[in-house]
Amino acid sequence: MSNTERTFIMIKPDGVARGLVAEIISRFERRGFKLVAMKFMVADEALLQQHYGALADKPFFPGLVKFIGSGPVVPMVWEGKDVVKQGRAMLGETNPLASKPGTIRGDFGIDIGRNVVHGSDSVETAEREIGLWFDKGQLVDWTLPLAGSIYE
Ligand code: DAT
Ligand code: MG
Repeated sequence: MSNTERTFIMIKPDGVARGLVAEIISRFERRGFKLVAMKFMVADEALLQQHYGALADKPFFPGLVKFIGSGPVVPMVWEGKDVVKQGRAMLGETNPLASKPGTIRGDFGIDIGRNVVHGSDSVETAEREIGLWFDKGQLVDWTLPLAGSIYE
């Protein structure tokens, strides 16, 4: 299993509005994952249509794109062993009401359309999403100084 697997995590406008930016970043930092890229931005409609393209035929799609574009988001790339699956586990279920306490959505969310944070659902999806939100040059090449205390 690769220690350099990457996932795309994004704090949604509701998470930013509620002051959860530091809390969410902190959970990934404390877990031992390495931050590779981060932005603070309002996403345009074209980007969001691509990002959520697989959901284009869902009834909630227009409202989803409108909401995610309604305010600033914090798109990020995190790296580490099994980070895609672990990131999803840290987020909880899509529906916050089905999410266990201790997960981000289970601790901070109630309605499905305000579930605070996005996380890639597979390594392939992560690669696609990272490519949509970041240029290659924005992915920072650095060594986590504490890697030896996190990995055997
Ligand atoms: P996830 O974000 O857990 O990967 P998803 O990819 O199926 O879930 O859907 C993307 C987002 O769309 C999700 O975070 C919230 C919204 N969404 C999903 N299902 C929905 C529904 N039934 N009603 C309203 N919004 C929904
Ligand atoms: Mg998804």
